[in-house]
Amino acid sequence: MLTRRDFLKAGLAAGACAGLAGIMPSVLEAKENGYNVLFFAVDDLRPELGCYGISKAKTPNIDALAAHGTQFNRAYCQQAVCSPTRTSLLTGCRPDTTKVYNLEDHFRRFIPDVVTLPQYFKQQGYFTQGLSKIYHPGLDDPASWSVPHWQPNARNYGDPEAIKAIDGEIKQLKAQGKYVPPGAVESDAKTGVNTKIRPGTIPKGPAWESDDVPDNTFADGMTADKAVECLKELKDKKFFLAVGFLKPHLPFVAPKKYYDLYADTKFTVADNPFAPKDCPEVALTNWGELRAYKGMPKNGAPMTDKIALELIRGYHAAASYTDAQVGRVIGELDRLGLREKTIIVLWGDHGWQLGEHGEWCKHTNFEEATRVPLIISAPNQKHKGAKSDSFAEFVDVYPTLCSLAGLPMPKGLEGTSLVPVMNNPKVSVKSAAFSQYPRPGNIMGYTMRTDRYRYTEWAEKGKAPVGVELYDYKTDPKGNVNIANLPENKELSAKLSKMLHDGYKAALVKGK
Ligand SMILES: [Ca+2]
Repeated sequence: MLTRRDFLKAGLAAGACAGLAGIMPSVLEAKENGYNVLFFAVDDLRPELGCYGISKAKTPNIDALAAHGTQFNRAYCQQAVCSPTRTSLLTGCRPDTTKVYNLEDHFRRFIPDVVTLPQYFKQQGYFTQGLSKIYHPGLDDPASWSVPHWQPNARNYGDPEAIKAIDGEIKQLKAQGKYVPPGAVESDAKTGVNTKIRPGTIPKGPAWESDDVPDNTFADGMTADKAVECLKELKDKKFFLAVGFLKPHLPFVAPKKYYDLYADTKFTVADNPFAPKDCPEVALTNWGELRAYKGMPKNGAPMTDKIALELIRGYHAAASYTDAQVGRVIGELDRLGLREKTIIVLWGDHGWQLGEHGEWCKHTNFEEATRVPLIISAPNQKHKGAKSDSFAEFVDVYPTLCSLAGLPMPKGLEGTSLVPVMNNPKVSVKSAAFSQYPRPGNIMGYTMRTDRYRYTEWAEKGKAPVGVELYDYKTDPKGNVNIANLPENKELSAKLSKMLHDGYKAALVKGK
């Protein structure tokens, strides 16, 4: 945790920088010319990237983007699952404001008049377009876009046998009257927008596949093709182009050449494949999302090292596949001479557990599920290639893009512009990052990452916590021991509990 002295020092520096931000040439220029925004949303990508120090990862295009912008080493999503995190980032509001905690509810049910990030840019004269997964599938927000959202039409697998098996299972379920397709449950009478959807029962295939097929066999290759086409069309417009990539979300299906990149790589399994010592049960999941795939351990059976290694390889191959698509789109931006007129942001919608704590997938409040890659590159920015350890939250993306584009700051945003950090990577705009995750029985787990600790409370509203966690990364870098309930930590836990309850506003560095 920051000492009071560090805190004051950071605050003073932040204040000085914030004062200068208003006369930064980039901001002034943006006001006159209007920078474009190229916005990459990557599904289930944790910071398993070369630029984040993962030497086995082969992600040269995202690494090159980081070398051209600011990489946030301590960025956190607000809830580690698709729709809630995307909704939070795209509205600039935290889950307790959007009320979107699941994959079924559209935020317009609860905050009908909220102006989303792309919608705000549209109101400010931008041409806004969304490709593939930006909002959660089935929960698009037409008000965000200048033209209807574009969706690639692709199968999840390249192997005809895998497709045949899934189609056969669907046919069987239909014959038994058990097939429930994904679809709308409620929609807005005026706009026709889905306000509630059901996920449906789509049978799953294998968890990974490496067929020798072209990139655009699958959705992400098609999306990169479409993005290249869009850039050509939009080059003379002021645009906000949102490009969503589905990998490395399960299943880890990528063309063989991306698997081949790792043919000689020696992967290892996580060295902490167990729940943290003294961890409350409520913090854990049974990683049901992964178990639904063919060949995965069923009914609570433990993961084997053999499968774990295949999954880790598959995750990397799928991430390399997406990295190549990011490279194709940025390559076109460069070819069109638009790089110096375009702000680029890339984020993975939440973290992903690759066996740490005995967990797979997301759906927890652990560090591995909440920590995310976030890279922002702006024309004329200072410190290109800086890697900042200052805290960043996904709710900060909206105000940061407004600030970089020179747009007036809308009211009601629950994040803070990260431009002071881009101007000086040592400056912090906040002393902690906040995330949350719900559990059955109206329980919400609130978690807070400080410089040294992660502190989490699981409780029903207004009731005493049913589980408390405290990890000290100074003495326990992998968060393997929950020390919340040790008698000697009573005072520390009470202090962190107060900080958690005081919330994000109290954690802002004053003078920002
Ligand atoms: Ca996701």
